[in-house]
Formats: sequence, C-alpha cells, structure tokens
Amino acid sequence: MNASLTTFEPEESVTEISDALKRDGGVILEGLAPPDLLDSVYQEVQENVPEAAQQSTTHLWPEGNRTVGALAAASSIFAEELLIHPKVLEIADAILLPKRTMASQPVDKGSSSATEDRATVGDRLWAVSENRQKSTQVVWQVSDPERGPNCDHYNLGASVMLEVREGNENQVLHRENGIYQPYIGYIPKMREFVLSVMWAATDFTKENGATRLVPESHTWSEDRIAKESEIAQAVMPKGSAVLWLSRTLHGAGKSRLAERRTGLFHSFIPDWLRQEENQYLSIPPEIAEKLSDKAKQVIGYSSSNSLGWVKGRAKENLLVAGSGAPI
Ligand SMILES: O=C(O)CCC(=O)C(=O)O
Ligand SMILES: [Fe+2]
Repeated sequence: MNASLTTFEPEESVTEISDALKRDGGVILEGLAPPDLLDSVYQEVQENVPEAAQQSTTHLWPEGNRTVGALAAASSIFAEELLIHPKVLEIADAILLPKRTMASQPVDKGSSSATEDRATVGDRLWAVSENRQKSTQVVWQVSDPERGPNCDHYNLGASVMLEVREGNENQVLHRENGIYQPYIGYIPKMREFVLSVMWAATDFTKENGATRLVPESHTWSEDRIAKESEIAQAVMPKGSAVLWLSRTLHGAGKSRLAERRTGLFHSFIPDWLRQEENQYLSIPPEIAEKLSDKAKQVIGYSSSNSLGWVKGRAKENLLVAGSGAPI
C-alpha cells in the first residue's frame, strides 16, 4: 500500500496538526478556504499577469507548465485571504517559534520610540557581562530549540503559482532546505527554518499531478532514496492546503490530463534568513502599501530590533515614518 498523509479538518486544534506535521513531515488541511475564493485568486492572477509571462522553461518546471511568482502582487485576495490565513499562521507560529507570534498579535503600531527600537539588553537572548576590571560585554544566550524563540518573526520566502499541465513528468523529489543547507551543513537538533504551504486552486488528484510527498523523510539521511511505495500524494479538493517541512522530500506529480492542476505555493522562513524570492522587488512599496499591515509584515516590510531596519522608519511598518534607529 502506498504511504499517506494525515488529513485534518480546519477546526482541528493547532497542537494536533503541528504534532502530526512534526511527526510525518507533512499534513493536509481539507477545505481550509472556500473553493470560489481560489477561483477569484486565479482570475486576478490571469487578469494581472500576461500569459506569455506565465510560461516556464526551468529544470523543475519544464516547458508546457505555468509558473507565476510574486503572487501577493498579482492577487490582493491571495495576500489577504491565503498568505495570512489565521490557521496557517497559527501553525507557522507553532513550527517556526517566533518571538513575536504572527497569528494572534495585531501589528503593533506603538513601538516606534527611539528607546523601544533599540535592542533590549537583558531580554532572554542577550545579557551584559562584566569582568573584574569593569569591562562590559554583550553575551548571547542560546534559546531552547524546542521552545524557541527561533526567530524574531517570520517572513514570506517565495510565493508562486505552480500549474501542472498535460505531459508533466514527476518532478524530481527534493527538499526545500536544499537552497540553504549545503552552506550550513547538518547541525544536530537543527531548528525548523522553512514551512511550505500549497493551496489547491483546483482539485488535486492522482491523475492531474497532485504534490507527491514522502512521509517521515524529514528524518532520513540525505542519501536515502524514496521507494515508490513510500511516496504519498496530496489528493485534496480545491480550497485545501498541504503543508510540509524543510527536510520533507516532495515534488509535483505527473499529468496526462488536459485539465490544469493549479497550486498556490508560499513558504515562511525566519526573519534571519534571506528570502528565496526578492520580495522588495516582487512586491514593491507602491503595491505593498495597499495591503493590510499583517500582509506587509509577513512580506517583509517590518524589521526586528537587529535585522532589516531602516533609519527613520517604524520597525513594525517600514513604509511609514517613525524613529526606528536601532544603532
Ligand atoms: O507543485 C508541486 O506540487 C510542488 C512543486 C515544488 O515542490 C517546487 O517547485 O519546488
Ligand atoms: Fe519544492
């Protein structure tokens, strides 16, 4: 029998879902958004992105398929309803363990005073030590990887429409950590640093190229090759989402059908990691300023005390003036 992933109702508790995600490396959330919302996003993308710009000729997405990047610029409905979907943010909070949780916390507009913008010495991560000669030095303290914080906040890594068309072959199985890990190497008890989300903008079926994922492969050694029987497929109706971890083997499926399989992909990464897709060029300020504060924050228009700040800008919303001057 082929492997399978656990499918949850959206009402299921975040603890149950995130525990399964950590255990299996992937989960399906069935019917997380209304199917017609997905149609509206697709329509917006089609209206805003010329067909020629949707063509793809890359190794992972060969000719015939379609890809569109910068989804939050191509569709404001995507940015407001899917990218910052409260349930997805709650799960991302549980997996990426930010200091500032993103799901519950409203974007804080009140933290733009000069003192608040300065890194707070003495919080859980930094302390000032003094020697006998009264020399002082900042010393960092490692946080607990299981409990965090593992980042200040998290951001969008990339947002892409991934459309399988007739003739697509099984995409090579890969891990999303591959763009970072070769430069880091393996660290025991490494903290999770990429959470991927794929929204089904059409039904995902075995025949039309539903994402293939290998349960538990996030615990495997790098060189173990998955057998066919170990591969599950994210079969799910339009409006569902499949989530997976940075070390979970996965790839788009093959299709011999004339119908399209449209997925809307986005990833979340800690604020201390370079975003895969350059969000400041993909979703420039003139587009971002029309979005909600939460969407702006996730896209990257906010900073922590130490990373991403711009002098004279409010760190919670870098598009407005403030007194942000951490240094
Ligand atoms: O489209 C899919 O089902 C997965 C695509 C994917 O993993 C990728 O392009 O990196
Ligand atoms: Fe991938």
